[in-house]
Amino acid sequence: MKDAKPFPVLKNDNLLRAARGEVVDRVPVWVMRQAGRYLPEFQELRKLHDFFTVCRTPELACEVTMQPLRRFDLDASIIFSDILVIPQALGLTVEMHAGVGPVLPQPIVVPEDLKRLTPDGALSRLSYVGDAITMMRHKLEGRVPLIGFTGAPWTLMGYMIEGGGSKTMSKAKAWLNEHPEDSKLFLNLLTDAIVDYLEMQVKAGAQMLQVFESSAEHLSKEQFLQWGVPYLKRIRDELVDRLTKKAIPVVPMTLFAKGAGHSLKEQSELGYDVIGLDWTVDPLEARTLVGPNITLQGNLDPQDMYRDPDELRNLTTEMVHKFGKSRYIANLGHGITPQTPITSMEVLVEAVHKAL
Ligand code: 1CP
Repeated sequence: MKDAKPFPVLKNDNLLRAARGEVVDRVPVWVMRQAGRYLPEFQELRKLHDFFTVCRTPELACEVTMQPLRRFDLDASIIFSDILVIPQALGLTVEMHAGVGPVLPQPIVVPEDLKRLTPDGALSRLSYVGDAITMMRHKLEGRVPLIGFTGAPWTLMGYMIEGGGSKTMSKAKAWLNEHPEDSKLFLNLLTDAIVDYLEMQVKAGAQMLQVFESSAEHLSKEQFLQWGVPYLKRIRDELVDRLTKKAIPVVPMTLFAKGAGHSLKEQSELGYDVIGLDWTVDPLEARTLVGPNITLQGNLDPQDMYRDPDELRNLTTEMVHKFGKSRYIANLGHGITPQTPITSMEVLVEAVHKAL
């Protein structure tokens, strides 16, 4: 670790306690994409700096990470970055186009293209994320825990083959059928890079980790069990193994596999402490499927943030009542969307804290 100064003592540890199944003072709440486009101060900063410049400059990444915490009484921060920094570190160009999202102009088209990837040295090309995490731990002054994150193998493979976001992930799904052995190679290469990356984040000061399998929604249950689950399991197992061998405390881990409500039982058997739910899943059914020893996170429909405040308050309260105070982290069922009124964040956070 570059910065040898000890980190400030954590004051609000409700997130970590919820993840471990301990008693909480209040239901912790944070929001996926809580730093981002719905905040005018983020928009202002983005006018001055390119997206990846913000990610790569620890002062800027910390400023953006801090922005939602200045406005809302949140129980967690999440380091500002993107899941596509791994494809970048593996040698692919990633551009962020306004109004479009990420664009990879030279995607992986055929198995031959895998040779273009540069796993050697990838971790050192991601050191700026560790620097931002370490700086953020100091800037937070122990106010709330800091979450680190990564994209999951299948989700990253999808972006790398499609060359950006896709409504269907059809090219990536065709790979699974047409090049199953190369798909395994690809997913294993990504899994190795992800384990290195998460270990680095923990060493840098991340107090919890979330794995985003956002593109699980494009896979059938059978495909998710074949192309998602084994790699998600390997990530958790190898990370725990490595940290344990180095006597580094293991941090709680969340798996958020969007659209994989069909496999909650299977997800609960992978060793993750927390399972993130999208809004299509019923809280009570999810609890029955995962059992009592897993924490659930979610799952308000991001669209509910556009309802009038009274409705939003009622829906939030109802959701928290269904999940209960034990082993629960309140969140949306996916990222907050750009046009969300800021007042909705205030209503959501207050309603969660007052519900129980
Ligand atoms: O111009 C901009 O400012 C771009 C908007 C933006 C932001 C604010 C992008 C582009 N990424 C981010 C930050 C980001 N991305 C965070 C920050 C931390 C936070 O506050 O939560 C995180 C956790 C992510 C993760 C991410 N990026 C995911 C997984 C979560 C999810 O939403 O499913 C995915 C799929 C991406 C890819 C991505 N990056 C950006 C966009 C618009 C997208 C989605 C593109 C698409 O598939 O259509």
